[in-house]
Amino acid sequence: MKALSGVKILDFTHVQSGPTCTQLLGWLGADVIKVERPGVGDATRKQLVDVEGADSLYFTMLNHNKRSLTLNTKNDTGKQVLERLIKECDVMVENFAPGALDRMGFSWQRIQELNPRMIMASVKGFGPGPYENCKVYENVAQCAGGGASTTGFLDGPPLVTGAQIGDSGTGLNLAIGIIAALYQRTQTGRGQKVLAPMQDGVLNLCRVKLRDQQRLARGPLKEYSQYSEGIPFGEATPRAGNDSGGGQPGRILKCKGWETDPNSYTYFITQAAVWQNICDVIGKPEWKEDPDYATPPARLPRLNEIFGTIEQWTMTKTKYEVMEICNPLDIPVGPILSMKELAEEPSLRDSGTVVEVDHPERGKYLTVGCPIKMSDSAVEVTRSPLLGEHTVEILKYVLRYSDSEILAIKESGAV
Ligand code: CAO
Repeated sequence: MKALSGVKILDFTHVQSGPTCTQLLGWLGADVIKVERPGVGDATRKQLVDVEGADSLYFTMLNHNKRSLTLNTKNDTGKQVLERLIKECDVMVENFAPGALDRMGFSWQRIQELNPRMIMASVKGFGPGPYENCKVYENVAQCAGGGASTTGFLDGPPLVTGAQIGDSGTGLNLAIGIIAALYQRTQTGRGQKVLAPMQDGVLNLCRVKLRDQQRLARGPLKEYSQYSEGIPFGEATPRAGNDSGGGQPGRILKCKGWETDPNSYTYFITQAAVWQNICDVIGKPEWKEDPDYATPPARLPRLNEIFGTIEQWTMTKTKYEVMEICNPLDIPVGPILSMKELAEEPSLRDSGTVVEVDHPERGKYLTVGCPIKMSDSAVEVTRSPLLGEHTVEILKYVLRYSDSEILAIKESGAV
C-alpha cells in the first residue's frame, strides 16, 4: 500500500516539466501509463545520448516508476484506445504546446463527456494573457519569471540557474494541484482542470525578489552588497550576486585550496543571534562590543569589510573544516558541494536521495530518488520503461481488450 495506490495516471507528458510531475506521482504509488508516439517516443529518449542505442539519462532520470504504451492518437483506432484510457484513468497529465490536445480532438469538454471524474492537469509556459500560445522551455521560464533578471552579479548579464525551477519546479506544483483535486473529488465526485504555468512557478519561487521590488520604493536595500559599496539602486530589484535573500547577511567565501578547486568555497551567514561566536572564531573579539559592529544595523554599511575579514579566516580552512568548527557554535555555514561529491556521498545513498538503478540497455546509473520521505509510503525507484514495453499488457489488463482486438489495433498501426 502506497499513498496513491489505486490511482491511474494517463501520462501524456514529455521532456522535463510534465514527466517530473508524473514520476513523483509514480513514486507515491500511482500507476503511471506513459503514452508515447509509436517508433518515436518522448523526444528526450534520444537527446544527449551517452550510450549508443540506449535511452539517454535525460529520459531515464525523469521516467522511473512508469509503464510505456505506444499510441498514435491521430489515428482513428488510436483515438478509440485513448477514449478508453480516458474512461479508465483518474488523472490525465499533459504538457503539449498550447492547443495540441484540442487539435487531437480531445478538448476539456470532450474529456469531461467521456469521464466526468477525470482530473485534467496541464503544464503550459504561460497562463492566460498575451503569451499563452507560446512554446516554452526551462530557461525561457527562468527569464520570463524573474529568475534571470535577479540572478548573477551587478556588473554582469542576467543568469539562469542550474536548478530546473521552470520545468521540475512547475512539475511539482502540478503534482500538488493533482493531489488536491483528487482529494476534492472524494467530496464532489467531479474532476477538474489543473493548470500550472511555468512563468507563475518561477515567479512564485522568486517572491523575495518581488518583496525587494516593493521595498526599493521606500529606500535602498541595505543588506545588498551594493549598498555598502555605495552603488546607487535603479528602479528594479538588482542582481545580488551571492548575497543572502533573507534578513541575515550571507556570502560565498573562499576556503583553503580555492586556487585550484572551483568548489572550495563555503556559504557563511552572519546570523545576528551568533555574532559573538563569529567574532571569537575569526579572531575579532573586539567587534563584540564595538558599536560599529555590535548590532545588525551597524554592520550593514560594513558588510564588505566584515565578509573580507571572515574570508581571511575561511581561507585557512577547508570547506569541511569550516563546517566542523562552525556547526557546534550554531553558525550557519554550508560547503559548496560539487555534483561529484554529491554523487559519492554515502548518506544520500542511505536516505534514497541518490539511487543506483539497473537498466537493460545502459547498465547501472545514478538518479535522484524521491525528495519527500513518508513513514507509511516507502518509495522504490524502478527503472524507466523501454518504448512501448507495456503496450500489450496495458491493452489487455487495464483496457481489457481481447487478443483478437489487440491484433486488430496492432494492424491498424495505432500502437
Ligand atoms: N500521437 C500522435 N501525435 C502526438 C502524440 C501521439 N502519441 N504525442 C504528441 N503528438 C503530437 C501533438 O499532438 C503535436 O501535434 P500538433 O502540433 O499537430 O498539434 C505534436 O506531436 C508536437 O507536440 P508539441 O508541440 O507539444 O511538441 P514540440 O516538440 O513541438 O514542443 C514544447 C515541445 C516543450 C516546447 C511544447 O510541448 C511546450 O511548449 N509545452 C508546454 C510547456 C512545457 O511543458 N515546457 C517544458 C518542456 S521541458 O523544458
